[in-house]
Amino acid sequence: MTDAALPEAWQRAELPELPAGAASVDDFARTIYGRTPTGGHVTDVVLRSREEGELAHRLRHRATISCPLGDLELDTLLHLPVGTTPAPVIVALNFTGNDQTIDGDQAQRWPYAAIAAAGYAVLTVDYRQIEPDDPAPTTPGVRALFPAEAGSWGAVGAWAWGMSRCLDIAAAIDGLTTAGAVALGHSRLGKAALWAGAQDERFVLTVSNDSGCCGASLFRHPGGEDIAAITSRFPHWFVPSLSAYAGLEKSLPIDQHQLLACIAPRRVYVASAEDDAWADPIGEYLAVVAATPAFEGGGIGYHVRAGGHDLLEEDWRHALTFAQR
Ligand code: GTR
Repeated sequence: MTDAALPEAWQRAELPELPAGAASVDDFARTIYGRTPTGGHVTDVVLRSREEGELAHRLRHRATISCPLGDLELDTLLHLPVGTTPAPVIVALNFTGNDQTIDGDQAQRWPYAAIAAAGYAVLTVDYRQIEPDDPAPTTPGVRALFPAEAGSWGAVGAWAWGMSRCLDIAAAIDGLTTAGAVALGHSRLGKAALWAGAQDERFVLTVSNDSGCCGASLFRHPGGEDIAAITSRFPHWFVPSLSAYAGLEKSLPIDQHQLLACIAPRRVYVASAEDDAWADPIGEYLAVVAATPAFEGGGIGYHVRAGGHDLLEEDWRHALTFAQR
């Protein structure tokens, strides 16, 4: 989208003063997401079922990941495009279970035919199987499988870690390649995708869809969710010390355009929706503009579409077009 097509207020809004390239992954670990512990490796990937399809084959695997204090089991759902071998893989977590992406309440967010037609495989896992989305989880997630001193990572950090393990799992499956891998996520899972992309260089493209506060949106652009709101509703997502910045966004040592810049020179694509005020589409756009100097030759892309907070086929199509460039 060109600047000329954007609402005037967006063009007039001020950019943050912090230089795009001045913050590191460590800075973001310390301030927002917590430190991702090392360790945790895939020991087993077992095929559970395979259904042949016209455009994509549907494969289910059970993977075992050995962590310092026990094993984590992940059930993956893979759509493998027919006729592209090996296919590059998109890793994208889902909210309500793998089957819901096929014919349940999430199906409209997963246009599997269009993804296969673009030549991409897509591998998904229920994010709750990596780490429950709960401030006081009753079932343990991966954070319980690492010693406490390994880090104070939040749930978003755990989901990002899970995306990297999904890439390890993909590497063990025939017909796929992790070269050209994409990390993609919507909303809280868009925050996780950005953090995964910043840490794991195997992701050559990171796609954030409506990721908002602590995702692609600038803290310093007022509007939508802020630190007070996000840390009080979701205290388990980030390092506990983030809440000390509630109402003090301007004193944060970092801002989110710098997270986008941490991914450079690998590519980033940010998708916003006009009516998604809670995710602050203007703040997301301004983060992309402010991050642009860190990228070369079109390494960062953006679109804003009509409508609200959702992941639509339209969002996928724009992101896939960018990926294919
Ligand atoms: C909201 C939250 C956002 C966003 C969203 C989602 O309640 O305030 O940060 O993550 O949930 O994940 O759908």
